[in-house]
Amino acid sequence: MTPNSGVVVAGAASEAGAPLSEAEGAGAAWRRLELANFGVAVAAFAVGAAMAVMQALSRANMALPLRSAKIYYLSVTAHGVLMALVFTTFFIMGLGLVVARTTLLPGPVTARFAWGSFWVALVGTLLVAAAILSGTSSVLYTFYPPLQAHPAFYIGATLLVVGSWGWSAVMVRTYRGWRRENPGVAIPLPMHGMLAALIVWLLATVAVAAEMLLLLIPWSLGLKATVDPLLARTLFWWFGHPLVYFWLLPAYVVWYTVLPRAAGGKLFSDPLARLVFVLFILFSTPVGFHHQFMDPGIGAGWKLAHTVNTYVILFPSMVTAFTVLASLEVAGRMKGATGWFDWIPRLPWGDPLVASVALAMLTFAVGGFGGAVNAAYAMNSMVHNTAWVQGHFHLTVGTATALTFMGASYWLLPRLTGKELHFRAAAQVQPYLWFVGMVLFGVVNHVTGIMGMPRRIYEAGYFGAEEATRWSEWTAISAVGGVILFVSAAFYVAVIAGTWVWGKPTAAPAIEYAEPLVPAEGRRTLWDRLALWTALAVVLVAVAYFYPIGHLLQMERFGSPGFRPF
Ligand code: HAS
Ligand code: CU
Repeated sequence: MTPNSGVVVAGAASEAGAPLSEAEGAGAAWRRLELANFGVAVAAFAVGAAMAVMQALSRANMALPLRSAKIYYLSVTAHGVLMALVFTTFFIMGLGLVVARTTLLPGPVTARFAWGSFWVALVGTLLVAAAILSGTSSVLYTFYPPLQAHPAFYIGATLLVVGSWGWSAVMVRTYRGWRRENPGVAIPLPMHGMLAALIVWLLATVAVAAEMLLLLIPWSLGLKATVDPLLARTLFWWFGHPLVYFWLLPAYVVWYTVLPRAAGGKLFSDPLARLVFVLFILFSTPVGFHHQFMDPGIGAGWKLAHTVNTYVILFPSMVTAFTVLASLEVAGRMKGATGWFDWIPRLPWGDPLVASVALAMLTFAVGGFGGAVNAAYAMNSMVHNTAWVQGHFHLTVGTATALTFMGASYWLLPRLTGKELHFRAAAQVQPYLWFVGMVLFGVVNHVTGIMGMPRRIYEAGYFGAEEATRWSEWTAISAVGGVILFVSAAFYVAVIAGTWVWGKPTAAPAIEYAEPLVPAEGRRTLWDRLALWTALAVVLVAVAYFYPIGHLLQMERFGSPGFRPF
């Protein structure tokens, strides 16, 4: 069986003719690294979730012990960094390695380099965590200056990025080795999606590396007295928006290539999936000004240009909604459904992966709609910096991505450890709890946002201000959502830790991906010319950013000293 027959099986190396022991040895070494990445991801998630419950209660003005602004902002920073930056990045690195190993066969032994990169990323993460927990770096996960963190925060975050570049090099090297052996063959679809995520990540991280190395690190070390907040924000959002697609694309890989099979069906269309991944390579980055509509110093024409691109990038998600939903319908029909909607109850709703992804999709339908609202200048001016935005990102990264990753963990862990899922009933209930918790939390945040409640405030009661009293019945509901989310998070961590420690040994099921409904030809097509698409993407980024940044640099500079209010 070749990796391109649609179904790809873990350990296919031996079937493909490589010496068994060598292939198995390389496979086992990769698996250890995959598990190490997942371990860090889940540990970060556990700490981040513990922080979150306190915040949700705090925003509902509950009199908690030790409640103070200092603790609140420390906690929000730790939560945002651990969930949005650490859990996601390590999970994606682990998933990428799994995909590369199972679709391209274990590559040459890059073990030392791959482990070295992992350790660089981990040391960076620990530095960031120490800086935050020491109370010197409550700058939130966007680390906007002139809020100033301890240098260890910026240096640690940079190391995390450098480690991820090492991972990227391992992935690209593995791919190129495979490509040399298989010149005319289509990239296996899961790898196509992972490579798209990786390209988006590289286009994005160039900017945050520049922000760190040229602006924030020298400034935090006292080598420069002031920093330019607007330039820093512009570089941050050059990074920050494609970052959200770096989170989303690996989830899409699961939606397209794992879900249809787990649901008992087939992928509706392989070429449509490739089109989607390519569109993300092209249009993920030149859109960052939709986070800066309210910033001065950026021309209205450039804001409009980024808005147009933002509406283009809605399109591949709409195609995804269609294709993945059609794949689920195919699954239901293969189980005998004949009516309009009777395929829905025939889906295996008790399967933790299927339930997680289906609920993640449902939630993303609302989150994506909110994204379209955010992207419109006039509506953005109503919701910007309100609780709406935190509602939006809890439905997107907090559910579309995170719940998919939780479902994927339930699917992967038995396959990587050869252990049965422990506390299986908890794994079955957990996605539903997350969904209910997130509806209460995320949707209510949208409502209070429209009512004018700002995001990122510690004292949601505004010390008894009349305006704020209208929010409080709603924030009570979101606090209930927060508690349900916490229970769900605890279930997730318990299942993962329980499987790891106490899971009953079993024959590891194979890692298999969905077959397309129409068998793929397996030939390399235009959609697989990733170097070409990357080159075009670089041109688009240059067009979107070089002039506005040049313009910013020519303006009279007003730097700001650093502030540490807490
Ligand atoms: Fe966003 C702010 C625009 C998607 C994350 N976004 C944020 C922030 C984060 C974030 C973290 O234009 C806050 C940043 C901060 O801290 O300041 N966002 C968009 C747009 C999209 C979008 C246009 N965002 C995401 C994704 C994220 C994410 C994905 C993380 C993973 N976002 C914005 C804007 C702002 C913003 C502005 C700035 C706001 C401000 O003023 O500060 C699009 O990509 C969305 C496309 C999605 C769709 C939905 C497709 C639906 C699907 C599911 C279908 C399911 C069905 C039901 C039909 C078009 C694929 C299934 C049924 C079954 C039976 C299973
Ligand atoms: Cu964005």
